[in-house]
Amino acid sequence: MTGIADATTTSLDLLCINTVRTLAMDAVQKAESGHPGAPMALAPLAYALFTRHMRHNPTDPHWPNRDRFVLSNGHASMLLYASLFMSGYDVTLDDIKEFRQWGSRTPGHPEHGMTPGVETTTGPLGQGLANAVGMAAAEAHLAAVFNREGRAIVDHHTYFIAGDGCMMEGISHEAASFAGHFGLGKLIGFYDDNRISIDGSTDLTYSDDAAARFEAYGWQVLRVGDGNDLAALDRAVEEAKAETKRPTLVIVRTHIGYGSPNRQDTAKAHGEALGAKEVELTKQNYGWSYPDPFHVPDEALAHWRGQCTRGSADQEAWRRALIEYAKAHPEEAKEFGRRMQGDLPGGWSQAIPTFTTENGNVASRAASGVVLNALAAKIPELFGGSADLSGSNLTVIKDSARFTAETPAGRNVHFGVREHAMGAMMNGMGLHGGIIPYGGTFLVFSDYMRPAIRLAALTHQRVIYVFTHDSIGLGEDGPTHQPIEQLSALRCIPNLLVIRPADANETAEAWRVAIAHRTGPVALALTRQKLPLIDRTGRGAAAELAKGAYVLSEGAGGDPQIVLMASGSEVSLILEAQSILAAEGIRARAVSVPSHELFAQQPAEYQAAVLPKGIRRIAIEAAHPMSWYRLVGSDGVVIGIEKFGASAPYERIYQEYGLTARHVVEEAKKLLA
Ligand SMILES: Cc1ncc(C[n+]2csc(CCOP(=O)(O)OP(=O)(O)O)c2C)c(N)n1
Repeated sequence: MTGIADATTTSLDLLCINTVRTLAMDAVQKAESGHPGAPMALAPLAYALFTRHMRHNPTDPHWPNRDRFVLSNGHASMLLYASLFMSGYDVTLDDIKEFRQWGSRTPGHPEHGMTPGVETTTGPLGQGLANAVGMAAAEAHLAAVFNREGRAIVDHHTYFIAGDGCMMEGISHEAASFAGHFGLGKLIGFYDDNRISIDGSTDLTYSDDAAARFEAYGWQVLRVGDGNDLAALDRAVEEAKAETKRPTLVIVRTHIGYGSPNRQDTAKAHGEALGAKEVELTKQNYGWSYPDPFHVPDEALAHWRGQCTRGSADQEAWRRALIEYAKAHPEEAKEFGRRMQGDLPGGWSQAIPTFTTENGNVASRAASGVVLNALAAKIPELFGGSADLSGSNLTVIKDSARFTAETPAGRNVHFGVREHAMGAMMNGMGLHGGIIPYGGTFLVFSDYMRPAIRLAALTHQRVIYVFTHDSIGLGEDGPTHQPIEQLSALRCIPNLLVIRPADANETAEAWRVAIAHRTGPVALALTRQKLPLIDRTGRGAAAELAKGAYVLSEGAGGDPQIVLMASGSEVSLILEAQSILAAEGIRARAVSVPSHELFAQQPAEYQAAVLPKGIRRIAIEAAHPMSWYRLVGSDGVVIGIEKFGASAPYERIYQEYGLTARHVVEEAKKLLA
């Protein structure tokens, strides 16, 4: 066996490719866990991309105009680690020997921020493909905003590799449909068509015509009949680059576990070590004459790295072009630098409006729309929209155009009814940089995008979710649309900030926090129904929202006998309960709790000052009570909802479900009795 499928491939090419294959085999063998098969099959493609086609500089993985590469089939992580090492990124052979070990830079699946050159975290299949679509959308938008005649400072491709699993996942449909519609011509994907997944042959479950599917989305579809054919892969990439109006999918026929005499084309090659004997046989088959594991032939490393030095020259040329650009367009150049750094423009927060009684009763979604528009005027990197609920989520930037294939400078993104891909594309946009993505839907449909929210939190993405219709308070649409468990479920995602503001001014403060927050996603939970504006005279200021919970109002005449807590639309209920109790001579403290996570970050003294020890607590929220128990303590009471909602005018549902000030008063008296 030679593994050379075309006349132009040299023995040095093959040595490079086999180095990746053997590193993958050896690393998985040493770890006794991992996925050798896909890296063995995809090594020629990775070699072609990293050494011949991608514009990337291993010495500066953050160069803004680099091509992006996403390995959507993240289980093939050794393909990426070996390619990064061979290219000269700060990934060493020792890192590769530590594959999947505690504290290593080569975790089981690629994790952004862990390994230089890893653009995004992948593993949950299909997410990476959608991240890549988001990156390509970001590129298209920023190119339209910043490039000037003859001066393209944003001009790169986004590449991804996806497997059968990614293709089977629904998210790939949503994202690919979006990419086709919006004509993301600089997106180039490769489908690892090896016809094997974990359970066995894909014949068991999957017979899609992938080419017809992607053609129907409006993609250019190309085929490479043999994944070892470097010349054919080269031609496909050139053809893909030549097509600027449509994304391209290259369907590459490969053989999982390529070269393994007993494992190739079997599911066993997918997710387990080959075994020492099979590793030996496979190496023999490759004509690999080095007995030691993790052997990297000098000439292979020198050749691969030599090819990649081109990246420094590419970056240098770009840097010079940027200097010329800056001479002609100094303001734009400064702005580009600022945005790619992720710094906010000076004075941005002065745009945030204050609401007064003159505004009347305002739904928090409506206040959010006003605040978003005020912020968008100051912060041009706000880019987003809604999953087909713009008019409900109030996410439109009124004085900006729509983002379309023809007008990519527009900032209003119509994500379509594609919540899952919206979440993942927002992650891709955030990872690209230069953009603060936001996206809206009904809170109940956060479930449709939860896997992407989780990854946003894991990868510390600065993205903002505008989740409206945040409770049974949405009324007539009924239980299918009324979130119950979503708030608690979101609150238990690590590194996700959930904020449920109580009135228009808390909503303004929630946006202030969201914009300033750089280390993770923020979910805003907003009402459909109108809310009274909280009179702040003698009460806690809305800006206290930043502390997560604050004393809104004290019962007159001494220390509180009981603490009442609520978030969002239920805050007005505790204020009402407070005055009923006052009339009966009971001093209740009303605490607004817009964000459990922000409160948890406060010093213990502050927490104890808001929720003093020894004073019993009642919480009320029109949602599942679970997340409140740690705040009320074991002798407290939570008034929540532990069943589904109902279709009716919302005032009636609140009555029927006991979400009333009267109920709070009754529980308070019981606790004090
Ligand atoms: C959302 C999700 N579901 C399930 C898995 C578990 N899983 C990992 S790889 C895989 C099969 C993927 O098959 P394919 O893409 O063909 O990979 P290959 O066998 O070619 O390596 C599955 C089910 C996952 N990683 N993500």
